Amino acid sequence: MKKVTMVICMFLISLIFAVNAFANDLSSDDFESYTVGTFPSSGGWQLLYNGAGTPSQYVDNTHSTSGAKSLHLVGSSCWSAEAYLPISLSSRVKFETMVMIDQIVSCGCTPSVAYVTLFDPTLNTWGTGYGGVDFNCDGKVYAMRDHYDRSKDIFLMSYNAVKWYHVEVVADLTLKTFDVYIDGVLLKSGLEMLDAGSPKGIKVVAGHGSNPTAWFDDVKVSIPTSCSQTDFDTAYQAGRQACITNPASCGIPTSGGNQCGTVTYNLFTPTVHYPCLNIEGTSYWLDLGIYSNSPTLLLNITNFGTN
Ligand SMILES: [Ca+2]
Repeated sequence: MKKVTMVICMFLISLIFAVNAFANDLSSDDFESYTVGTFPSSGGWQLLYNGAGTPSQYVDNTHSTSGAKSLHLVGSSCWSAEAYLPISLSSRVKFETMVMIDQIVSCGCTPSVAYVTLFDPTLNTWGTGYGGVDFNCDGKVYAMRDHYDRSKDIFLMSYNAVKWYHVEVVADLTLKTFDVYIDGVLLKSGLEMLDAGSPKGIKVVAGHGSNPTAWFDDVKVSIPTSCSQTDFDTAYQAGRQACITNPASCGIPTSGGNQCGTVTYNLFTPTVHYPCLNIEGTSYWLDLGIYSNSPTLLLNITNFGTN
């Protein structure tokens, strides 16, 4: 049995999908370079809508996650405070920010207390967002698949006021999908961006309700340095199909060496069946089941015996 285990381990190693990636920051702002009390226009930020009033939207030094400063926005019952930064985005893009909400206020014209999103301000009357993450007046965080249709939102988690959260969206703007991480935990992957068009930058927002107030810090956009969950899933499905079509293509020997007989793959179980595996003079049969598909294809022995 020990030898069989060693053979299987070698198969597992041969089935690992290697992934190479590279890093490239597109934009990063910790708000430390601005004068407290001013809007960060000098960094390219645009105040699209002024919420509770332009004087309420400024770089603040009462809360921060880096240095001493962050961006402070205050919305209102039906008029949000929206800070937009145009960026030349790549087809695969990672958008991350720290966000803290002062209190979970009563709902306004929309349930959004604060949200972050990739954004095109020119599409539709109020612009169009892609891959948004929305902190709502019900105390929960949602992924926004459709910018204006809250019935399409996907629940992510509950949140607390006066607590910083790290929000990260990894988007594929070609496939129109996105993954959402909060505090480094992948909560949803492969979510659809349901709106037509594509973003031209990023936007952070204090939304609607009883003067919803939010701070944002360490806003960063980059080309992802690692593959997303969707990338892994797509690669796995492609690799799995290749194994079904030709087991030898993914390192499963079908003849020669210790093999005898024809290795088969049952698509429905799914199980790889070895009818005859000669190990030190003993002929075994064994079945391998797939029990994990991400990020590595892993097989375990589901059944075996001697011929
Ligand atoms: Ca800062």
